[in-house]
Amino acid sequence: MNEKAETWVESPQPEPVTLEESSLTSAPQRQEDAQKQQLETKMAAAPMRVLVTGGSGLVGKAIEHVVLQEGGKLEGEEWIFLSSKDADLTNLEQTKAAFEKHRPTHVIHLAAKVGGLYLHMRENLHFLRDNLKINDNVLQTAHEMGVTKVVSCLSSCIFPDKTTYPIDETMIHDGLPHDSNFGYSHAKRMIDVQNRAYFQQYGHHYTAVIPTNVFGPHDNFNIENGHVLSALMNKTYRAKKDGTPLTVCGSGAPRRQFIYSLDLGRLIVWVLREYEEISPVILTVGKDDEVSIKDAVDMIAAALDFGGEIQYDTSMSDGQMKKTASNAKLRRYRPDFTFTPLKEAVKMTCDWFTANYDIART
Ligand code: NAP
Ligand code: GFB
Repeated sequence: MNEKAETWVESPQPEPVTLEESSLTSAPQRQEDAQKQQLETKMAAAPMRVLVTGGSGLVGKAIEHVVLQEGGKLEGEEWIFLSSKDADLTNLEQTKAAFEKHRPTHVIHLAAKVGGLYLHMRENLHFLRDNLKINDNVLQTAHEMGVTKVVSCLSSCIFPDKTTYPIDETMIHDGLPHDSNFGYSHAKRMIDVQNRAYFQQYGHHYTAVIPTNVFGPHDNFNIENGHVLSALMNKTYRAKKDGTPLTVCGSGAPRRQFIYSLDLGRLIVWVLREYEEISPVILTVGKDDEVSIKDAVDMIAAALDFGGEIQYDTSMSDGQMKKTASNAKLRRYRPDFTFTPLKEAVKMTCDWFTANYDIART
């Protein structure tokens, strides 16, 4: 990664509250303050030392931003963001060495072999083997090192392909996943099985979150291996620069729920602090916020001011046509949470990409 400083594109922040307005603090606000006070007292008791595996990736960087720039870090806490350069987690010895070095009390486990549809279709075996090794090394080492809590990251593509919608957390093991990403999906499903086994045998508090398609600053914008939004942002940027048509893979009809990485980062920090279940929770926007790939293409074209021709290459796979997930469980816990509107988040990510083109993963 070259040294050029990164340019963050900030979403408009709410005006700071002035003294006299604080007297207008509503009852729910006072209750929230009280809860925060309680939390800080609990955390102050034994400040967490949080190890974030996969801390250099899309989701890891978002959590780092929330922790360092949005006051997500409480007094006395230590947060360590690992990359594969610090330790190759497919290797048990390197995994143990990293845990020995940092002695975490809590772990957010994000590290994984990750990629878009077309990389999965080419490398299902590598996705299966690498992720099985990484997950077993991290969870077993966490167990041996007496880690209090682990939050791992699954994905909505792991759910059965032939199912009823919207999908919910109880359906993880109810049938085969989509054929395009079976390697990754089975490896990720095993984390849920491992969490239940560590709880049953040792009472460990290892849980997991299930995001849908994530995007944002620091994504993998590589055109062959990246996910749909990041790959299309790069393609559109280049088509505009070169004055060539934009080629979208597939028909544009498949539908997806996209969650902005910063929103996911805020929710994962909340899960680490307050979510007590072993069973996973889906973290995503409402099912009515699902959009078609074509809708997403139009948003990116508008954000990058691309007016050129858009072609759909239907010889390329559409992958799963839909994987609509319910966020009802999340909403029971967090009826208050506000997601960044998709159009605004796409614009901010495109602005981040153009401002950081030469340091971005392309
Ligand atoms: P990403 O941007 O590709 O980052 C992957 C991270 O894992 C990087 O920090 C990478 O380190 C690290 N890593 C990869 N292989 C490793 C290895 N062998 N040893 C140690 N570290 C390794 O991925 P992401 O999108 O942030 O994904 C984070 C988590 O979210 C993953 O568990 C993924 O399955 C899950 N998820 C992602 C999406 C999505 O749409 N992106 C959706 C649902 C769930 P380097 O930087 O050194 O390569
Ligand atoms: O994000 P994506 O690669 O993966 O999106 P999935 C694929 C959808 O976008 C397909 C269309 O319908 C593609 O036809 N698409 C159009 C493109 N143009 C492009 C392009 O240039 N690049 C890409 N990549 N897609 C993944 C799972 O499924 O979802 C992963 O394979 C992970 O495991 C991720 O769970 C969240 O949404 O189909």
